Amino acid sequence: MSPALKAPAQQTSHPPSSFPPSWQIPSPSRIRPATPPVPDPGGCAPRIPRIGLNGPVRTRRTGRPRPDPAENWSRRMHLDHTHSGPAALSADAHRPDGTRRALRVGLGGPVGSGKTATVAALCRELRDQLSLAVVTNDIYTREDAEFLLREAVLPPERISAVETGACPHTAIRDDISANLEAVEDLEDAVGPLDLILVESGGDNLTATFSKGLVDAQIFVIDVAGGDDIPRKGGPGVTTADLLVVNKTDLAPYVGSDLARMAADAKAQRAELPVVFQSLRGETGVADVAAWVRGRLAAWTA
Ligand SMILES: Nc1nc2c(ncn2[C@@H]2O[C@H](COP(=O)(O)OP(=O)(O)O)[C@@H](O)[C@H]2O)c(=O)[nH]1
Ligand SMILES: [Mg+2]
Repeated sequence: MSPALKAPAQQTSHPPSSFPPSWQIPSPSRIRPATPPVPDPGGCAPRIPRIGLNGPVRTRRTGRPRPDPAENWSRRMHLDHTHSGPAALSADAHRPDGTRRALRVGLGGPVGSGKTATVAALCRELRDQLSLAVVTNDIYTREDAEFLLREAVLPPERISAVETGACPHTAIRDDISANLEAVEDLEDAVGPLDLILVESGGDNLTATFSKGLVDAQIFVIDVAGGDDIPRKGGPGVTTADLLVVNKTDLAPYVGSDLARMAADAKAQRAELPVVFQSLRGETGVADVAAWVRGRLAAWTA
């Protein structure tokens, strides 16, 4: 090719490439400005926007651009409608036959804080006066349900296990269908029931129950997890209907300051109640049982 026919040299810092044009790294002026981050709804995996350097990512089958998640955000997060209408059927206090359904109390909190031990103690304390049942949630096993069965805290037909297979909070807050089915099946099978305890799989401080699943929630932490946990807050500590600080018998051994935990909990929760308990102590679960009885009295009033 003669020099006169040569294409003008391109003003680019990119080396010439033999790749097809669509494979080349775009020059800086063609790079799309960063898209605003999509709000993270919580959960385990970060949300990955489907925008590539060369524009919207196209589907492999049709070649059409995949929808931008931000466009459908409000619809998918149910922000395009209100929830102020009648309560969902699951949250309704009555069963389809008109009878009052059982009060559902959720127990959440970090792994090992004493949720299953509290459920077991509550069953022993309340089973002679109330008709009750338990649903447990575990990630990969049914260990908590098996523990309750081994301990014979209730007849086997009153204990049901949900294997969440994912983040435990998903099954009690986001997709509650498996848990709803478990509580409704229990009530159909052995009802009428006064009380169903739903134990979440052990999770972090952000875990809370959907109000469509439970009517009240207890958040269980323990002194061995660190006496700064109440100060750190999070929805479990700040908004649960009852905060239980468990294993007070271990405080001297792990150097936890119970007075500081009480002051921090008060600062986070204002008037919401807090119970300090040791299941190894004399009073055991008595305070939590009294609180549950109070909730039940209000439920049936
Ligand atoms: N020392 C002491 N140990 C406790 C107490 N409550 C529970 N535990 C023990 O803590 C461990 C974890 O309890 P568990 O109920 O399985 O925790 P979960 O993961 O929250 O269900 C078990 O070994 C319990 O026996 C308590 O008040 N004091
Ligand atoms: Mg447990």
